[in-house]
Amino acid sequence: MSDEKNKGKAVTELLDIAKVENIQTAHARSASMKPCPIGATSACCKNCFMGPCRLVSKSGEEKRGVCGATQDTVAARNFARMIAAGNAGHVDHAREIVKVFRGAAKGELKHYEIKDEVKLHMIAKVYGIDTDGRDKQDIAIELGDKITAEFGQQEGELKMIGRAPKKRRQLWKDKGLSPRGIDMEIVEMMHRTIVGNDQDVMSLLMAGTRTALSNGWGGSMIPTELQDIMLGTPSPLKGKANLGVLEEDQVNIIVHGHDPLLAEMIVEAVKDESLQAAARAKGASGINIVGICCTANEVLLRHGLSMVGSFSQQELALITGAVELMAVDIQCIMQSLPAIAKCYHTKIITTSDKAKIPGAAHIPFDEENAYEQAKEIIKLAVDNFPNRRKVHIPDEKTADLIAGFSHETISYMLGGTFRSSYRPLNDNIINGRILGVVGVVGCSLPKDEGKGITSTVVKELIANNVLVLQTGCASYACANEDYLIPEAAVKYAGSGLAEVCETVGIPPVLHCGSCVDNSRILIACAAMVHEGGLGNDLADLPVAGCAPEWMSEKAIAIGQYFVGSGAPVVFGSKSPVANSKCVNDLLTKGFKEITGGFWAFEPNPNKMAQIIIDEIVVRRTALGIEKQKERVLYDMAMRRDLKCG
Ligand code: SF4
Ligand code: MSK
Repeated sequence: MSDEKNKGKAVTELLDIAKVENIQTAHARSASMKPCPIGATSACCKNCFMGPCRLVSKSGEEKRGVCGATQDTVAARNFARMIAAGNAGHVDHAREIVKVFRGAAKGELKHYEIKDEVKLHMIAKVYGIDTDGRDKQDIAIELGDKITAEFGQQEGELKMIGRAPKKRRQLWKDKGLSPRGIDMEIVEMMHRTIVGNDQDVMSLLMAGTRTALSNGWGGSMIPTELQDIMLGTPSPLKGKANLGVLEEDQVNIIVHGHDPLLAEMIVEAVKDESLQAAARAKGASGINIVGICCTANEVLLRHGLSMVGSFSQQELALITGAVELMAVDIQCIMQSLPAIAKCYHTKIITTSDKAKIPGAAHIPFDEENAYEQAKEIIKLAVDNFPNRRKVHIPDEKTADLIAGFSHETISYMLGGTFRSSYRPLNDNIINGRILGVVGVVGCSLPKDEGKGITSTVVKELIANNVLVLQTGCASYACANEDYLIPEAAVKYAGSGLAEVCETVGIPPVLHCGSCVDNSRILIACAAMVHEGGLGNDLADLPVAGCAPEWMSEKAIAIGQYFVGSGAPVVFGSKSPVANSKCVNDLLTKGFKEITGGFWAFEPNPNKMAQIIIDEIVVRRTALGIEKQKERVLYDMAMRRDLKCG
């Protein structure tokens, strides 16, 4: 386990080097950047060129844009556009995955295959595909076709929403929230929000919710499930985190971004003995593949490869001087990487035509030759090893953490392989050992580095017997606090949660994957409802979502699909729509009446945890399970009574 005193030491050491070497980092830029107070509250509109309009009202009188748009309309439009942009990230990721899935199904791609047949059958059933007597390729081809059609679908409902409880589906239908098509909801939202179009706050927010739901129950759920079918569904395995996972005597390659397709091939290709021999010939003892951001989460969950860092640490990894090559795919990649890499020997390779960066070399991902490309990339890194100059790898890495908690795994872990079920989870929520379940997800912020915002929220939650599910960069913060190891249950969790974790052998914080894998949390919630005993709708469950250090538009899209699915969602910032009391009130209170979910914006981590715990208690009370049930210990007389005959 890492030394308590050393927490954050790696980051401090590398920031000190950056200062001495005059290298600009996000941490320094963040410290010198004064965020625009107008943009921060959604008081600005630049949706047409009569503006940009700044709707700042000092005296409290209503302020309108040149086109007549009110503060409320502008705030609602901005919020809805953030949802659409966030969706686009996940949906376009999905598009790439579906393309490769179809190629694999048709047998056209040598290196991708249908690995998880059980999941293939499960998802085929969701899409109404008859699987009897058909081989897996045949089923996968039909599934790929049906999913592809959903991108351009113009009417009806996305098939994945059929996995939600019946009551929720009916509510979505009644309120016009059932998502119709994956691309369509985004396009319609962009149309609604251009100048002179939808100016009704409620109409915008409802359409925004439908757009977000098309992500959670479509654009994100599709890549999660298809990646599992092609690359394998994660199950618990060990890994490590922090900058100390870079190896001084090895060729270090970092995979960074969100799309696991090429990273998966790099993980395969590195086993090639000729590459290992080439590394040895260059003086290295081996090749070390590690990750950053959500590509890290993908390779950690499936292969136990280490996480060097989260979003905030991507530049710092290069400042170690020990990275031969960083291969980036899509999303959350800082433009500063090539400039920093120039100060060292590091090669930055962009691999998506949708994410090019000036100064980086570009090797566009080619699914037909992905393995060969992976070898080419590894070879570039190996050849670069002798060019290393000064190296400083901080001596800081975590103990073995446990990751790989897909929703199937949670079910297996709790119920056993042969009786996999959410029953034990529900029972332990009902008997009060577990207070509730909360997804603590999202990004990491350079400005909050070292403040322990995410870890404080999580620490408070688990101490109060809340089981925490994690995705994205938040998991890195918790890995560094050793919350992802089973021993954390005894050390940090409340007695009820600790007892459950110890019995099952799981940590109190379960790492479920990348940003798109927030859909696993939706499925876990749906499974809890289907299991019974905790109400008959997602909004009845004692659950919540939380992103203490969010920054991406994707986080807003995720937050809104949780709100649309009936969950309370707490974000660690001031309200991004504070310039409109109306919109702010609708998001934080009004939606409770519509979907059962609501937003809270609160920068203080202890208060964030308290808001969540309070709402969980409200929900437990509504379910009639507010009090922890007394444990019944059977005495001999009771045992005798139980005997048959
Ligand atoms: Fe201003 Fe209206 Fe144009 Fe927005 S759409 S910039 S509020 S004129
Ligand atoms: S990578 S979206 S910084 S979680 Fe998914 Fe991390 Fe947030 Fe990117």
